[in-house]
Amino acid sequence: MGKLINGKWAYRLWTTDASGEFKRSESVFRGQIQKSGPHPPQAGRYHLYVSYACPWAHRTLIARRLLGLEDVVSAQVVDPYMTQEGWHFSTRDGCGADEVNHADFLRDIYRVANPDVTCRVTVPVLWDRETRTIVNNESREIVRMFDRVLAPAFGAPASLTPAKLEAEVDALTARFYNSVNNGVYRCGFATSQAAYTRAFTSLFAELDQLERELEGKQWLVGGQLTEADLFLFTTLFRFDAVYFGHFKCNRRAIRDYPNLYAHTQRVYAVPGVAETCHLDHIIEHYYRSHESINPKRIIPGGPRDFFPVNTVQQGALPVAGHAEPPFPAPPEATRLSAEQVGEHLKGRTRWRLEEDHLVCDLDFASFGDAMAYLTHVADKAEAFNHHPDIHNSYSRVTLRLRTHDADAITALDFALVDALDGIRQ
Ligand SMILES: N[C@@H](CCC(=O)N[C@@H](CS)C(=O)NCC(=O)O)C(=O)O
Repeated sequence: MGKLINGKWAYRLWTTDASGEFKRSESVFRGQIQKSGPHPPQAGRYHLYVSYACPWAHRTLIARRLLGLEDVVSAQVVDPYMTQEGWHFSTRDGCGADEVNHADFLRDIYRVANPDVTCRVTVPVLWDRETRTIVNNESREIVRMFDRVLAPAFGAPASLTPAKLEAEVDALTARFYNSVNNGVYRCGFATSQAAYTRAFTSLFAELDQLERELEGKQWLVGGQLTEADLFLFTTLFRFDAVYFGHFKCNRRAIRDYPNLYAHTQRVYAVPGVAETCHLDHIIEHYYRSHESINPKRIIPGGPRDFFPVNTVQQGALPVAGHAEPPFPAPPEATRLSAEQVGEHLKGRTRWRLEEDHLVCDLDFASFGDAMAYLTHVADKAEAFNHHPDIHNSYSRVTLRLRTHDADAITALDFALVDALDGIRQ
């Protein structure tokens, strides 16, 4: 991992202090989108640079989605592999070239903002097209700006932190920041046994505490989805696949904590969230980019199929300020005759008879896409076995649906196929 020193790129680790403890640097760009100031709220003016791999950037992507800001703030995904040159742009697997600054590397954007800057080059980055500078590169503040400034002006009439819950949300997210969100990094990047043990102990003490606090509760604060749930989610979604092994956070996996696991599933099932989750980027990023931890860059084979597919629920969420469900409900499909549906599905989903089952394999480019698909069709899941098999290879995920009931297939409607087509595009 490198950093910019007076605008020049230097490659070295610079992550731990003398005791071997990982120290996260303070974000240096801390501007605000606000009515009076250099960055006024405007639709189409701001651009978000993110990595699908990064839990901090993931917070901003979910907030952008849930607050209805996808057409208001554009976004750009960097390549998951952070090389010795830092984050870079590519056009593979959901990434894209930098259409705004035409840069090859994220560090170039930091230099446009300040040619002499000394800082780490991190995602997320919120860019202002007008002033050609970085407004802010601190996820917590970007999420709050989306919520307080851009969503009321241009987005959904929803809040992830209603004023009455703000103090409680802030206290809780501050409480688990260093032990959980940053704690997994403190375990993984520690360079002494004592520093690792300190981080490991506080991580699992806080997870145990959160597990107790979630008993009988759906959401962490105020009976509704808030920033606190999202900030916990982006760490826990990565936990079993990456932090457990790569960062040695291995006292327990999240799937061994019933309440934390259910909470992760619940957030994942919120319409819109699954589309922001890309496990393939996550796994590649951590295992390939951290040379000091995994010098041969070998990407482990598993586990990838632990993630919630069985209890996916659809539906509206109780978010403050809403009589109506704030987040888009799954499309209501027009009911078609069994004959029409059978015709439509024929040749596209390729059902076949296997012993006494009808079986259909659906291929997806990534685990995230397969999950997104399952979320879309969750209300049809009764027609199938409730435990679809998921087979992962590095470049492809196959979802196997099985049913005993031929009528179940023809009882499906266009929503199923449309969701599939939409996701495969
Ligand atoms: N405080 C920042 C942290 C962002 C951060 O550390 N992002 C990581 C990716 S997970 C990064 O870009 N690291 C590159 C580096 O530190 O060199 C935030 O919450 O936005």
